[in-house]
Amino acid sequence: MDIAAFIAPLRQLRLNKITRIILLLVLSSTVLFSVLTIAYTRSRDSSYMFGIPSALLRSNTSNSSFPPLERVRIPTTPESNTTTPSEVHEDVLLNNGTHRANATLLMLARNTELDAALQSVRELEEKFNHQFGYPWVFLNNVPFSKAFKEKMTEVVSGPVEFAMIPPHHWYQPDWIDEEKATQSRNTMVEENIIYGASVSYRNMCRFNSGFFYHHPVLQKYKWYWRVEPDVHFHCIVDEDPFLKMEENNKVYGFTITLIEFEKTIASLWKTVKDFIAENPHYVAPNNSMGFLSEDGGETYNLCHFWSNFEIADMDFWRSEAYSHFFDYLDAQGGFYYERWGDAPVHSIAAGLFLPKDRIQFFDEIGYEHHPFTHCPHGAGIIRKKHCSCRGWRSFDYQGYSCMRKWERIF
Ligand SMILES: Nc1nc2c(ncn2[C@@H]2O[C@H](COP(=O)(O)OP(=O)(O)OP(=O)(O)O)[C@@H](O)[C@H]2O)c(=O)[nH]1
Ligand SMILES: [Mg+2]
Repeated sequence: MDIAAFIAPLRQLRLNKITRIILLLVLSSTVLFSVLTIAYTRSRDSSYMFGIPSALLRSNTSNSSFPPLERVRIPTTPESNTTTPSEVHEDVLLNNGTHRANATLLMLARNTELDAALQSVRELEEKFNHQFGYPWVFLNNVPFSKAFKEKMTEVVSGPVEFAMIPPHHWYQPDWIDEEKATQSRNTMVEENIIYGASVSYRNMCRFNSGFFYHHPVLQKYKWYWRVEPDVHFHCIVDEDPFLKMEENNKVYGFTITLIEFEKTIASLWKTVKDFIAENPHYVAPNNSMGFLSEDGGETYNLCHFWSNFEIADMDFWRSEAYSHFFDYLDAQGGFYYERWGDAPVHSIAAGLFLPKDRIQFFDEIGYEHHPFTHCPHGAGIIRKKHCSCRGWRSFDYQGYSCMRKWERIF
């Protein structure tokens, strides 16, 4: 600014020197105040410095089904888009003290997987649970080793239980025709189908499909977050996903969706169609058939939610519809005569027996189970949640992902 031009009009006035100085001071402070006000207003908009109006950024990255942060957590101002780690900590402690969901973190694991299990648990504790203190439940088909229990107890922040699975929930039932099952496994081996030879893998898939939520140690819980050994959590989870599910009337939450190996579920869809023909009343209005099928349900497009990550309500699995559905599938023997996975079984049930808006895609949870990673959509949320993953690594729009099919039904 040209000072001479600024004070020239003052010289014209016939004022004494002191009055002129006072007037000059008043005018300069007014100008300075205006400049500071504009700068402050701009700095409140966290994304402005990246040249993107925050309203646009929010509409790109926010999860439309969930209310904004401030409705779920303690009251926050729009400036909380630029949360610093210390603010996150304070926020969570307050929230933690007020309300927690009836939920547990759940891992099925083998003793031999101790290191991989510790790795997953440490990461989830660091990114989420050390601030929330949810309990852990570890399940195994054999007793957990002393080392497993001791090491795990050291890394969890909340209460922990180690439990054995009742044998009749795990092992292949007597009524399965073993000759037929062996023949099917041999064929899968010849066809190079992953886990084609494994009976224990089939036990695990059947257990996860129809039994885990009946385990005595899980009866006291409604919600679970399924965690596997050797997975990664890439972003801070500073909003309680269980409470978000609860408050938004959700039942099933996922992060990755993809195509199943067709040969492992050759007769699954036919069985589903038979079940539905006999029990049409279980099918929800506004279901996700458009995600599961390209032809209105005639054939299955193999899309499913990847169930190694699940945040869900066990009361859905305990419901009449799902219990009836699982028993019907189980009676066909497809868990052993083929290699039906808990992922398509859970996904088809959630997709058909729930309205689609009760299924939650957790975009903001960066998650990796080799070989696929989900990284949140949009640079804004990756920064806000301090994610260690890169957006371009996200599986969501790659070849075998079903994300576009999920999005098309909304
Ligand atoms: N206790 C126990 N847990 C098992 C057994 N088989 C698998 N699991 C667990 O079941 C879950 C799924 O098994 P994974 O071997 O990871 O199967 P997957 O995710 O389809 O395949 P990967 O690509 O190998 O991870 C993991 O939590 C395993 O620890 C078993 O025989 N006993
Ligand atoms: Mg796995």
